[in-house]
Amino acid sequence: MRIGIVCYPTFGGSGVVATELGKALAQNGHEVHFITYEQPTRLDFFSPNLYFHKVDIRKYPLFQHPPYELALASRMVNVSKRVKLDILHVHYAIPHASAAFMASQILCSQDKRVPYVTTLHGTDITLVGKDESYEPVVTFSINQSDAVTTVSESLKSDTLNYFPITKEIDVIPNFIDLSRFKRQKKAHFKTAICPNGEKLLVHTSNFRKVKRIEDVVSIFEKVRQQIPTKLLLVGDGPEFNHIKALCHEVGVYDDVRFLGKLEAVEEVFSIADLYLMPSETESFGLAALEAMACEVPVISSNAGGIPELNLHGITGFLSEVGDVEDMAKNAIHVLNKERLPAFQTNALKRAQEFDISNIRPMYEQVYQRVLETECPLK
Ligand code: GMT
Repeated sequence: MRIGIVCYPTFGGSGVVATELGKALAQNGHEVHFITYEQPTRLDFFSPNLYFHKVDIRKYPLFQHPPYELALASRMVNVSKRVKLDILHVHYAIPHASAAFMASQILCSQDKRVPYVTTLHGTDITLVGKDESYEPVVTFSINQSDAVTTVSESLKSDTLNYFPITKEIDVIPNFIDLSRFKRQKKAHFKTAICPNGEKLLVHTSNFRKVKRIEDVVSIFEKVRQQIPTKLLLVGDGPEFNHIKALCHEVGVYDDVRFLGKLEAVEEVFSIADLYLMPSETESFGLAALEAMACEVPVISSNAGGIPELNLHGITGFLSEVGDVEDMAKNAIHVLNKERLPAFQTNALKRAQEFDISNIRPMYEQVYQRVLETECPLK
């Protein structure tokens, strides 16, 4: 198949899923065309089946806000025609689904059928999408999609609760490349961060409010009172400076390392003892899956789709959002040297269920179904 993929080309989960999926599809013989405003972060290697088409956003003095969605739709039309795309797969509803609708309409008007699949990732539904400033367009473009997928059962039910959706929704979870995400021997790195054999807690995110990094600091502070522990914070975003200040304020700063944005997160997970994900909402929790693949148990909230990944008492523990006392208590329980190895083994076993080779065919089946369905001009 010739597949066009549209996504945010950044470190965010939806962009990572889209890029890794594109790479796996290309490896499986499909021709994959990324249509994005810059080279996706993880599209960093050569494959004869992978192509990148940059969306150019022309500025004009009249435009206070350059119309990205129009530039994207135009690029989708042009690429579809030039390379004869069979299907478009857009990740994150805003504004990709509506741009895909427009592109598919333009192509229809020229007697070309290029159906589009929309994958909903989370905040496009739970935070931004349901806001009245976007809701009508999001509802319409989801309903007009030739297929819709969500990354968890929880996100599917949120989508059906928040929007009047008439379209069938397939649930296809996030996935992991186990050849990249595996525990590596990094003893020297561990010694550098934890010179006195301290335990290491890790959190990686885009430092948005929804991640509740204040809770990460609070859990760490409580665990540290009982067990010698260090904290690694990976990533950057709006909350970064506030969290640094908070670490000073509560007196834990000397035991916290801020690593900023990091491509090789698997190296950090390789020395971690626990991963913390206290998120307010989380449609799936890709970062937790990455940690689990590196044999790191997860202490998390029970928000959204996290319970579909992190199994309470088996791969880690789940608590109510904001219940830092419970999360700290659970962290101390798991860090016990008699108990930790079983949690580590279970985390890896669970992660293996989400191996890319199990999940990629689910997307291929959706594409196949869409292509086999007769579709009248919309
Ligand atoms: O977590 C983020 O803020 C990034 C966000 C995105 O859209 O890029 O991630 C969402 O999609 C990921 C991939 O499907 C999911 O694993 C994350 O759980 C989801 N984030 C939220 O729902 C907050």
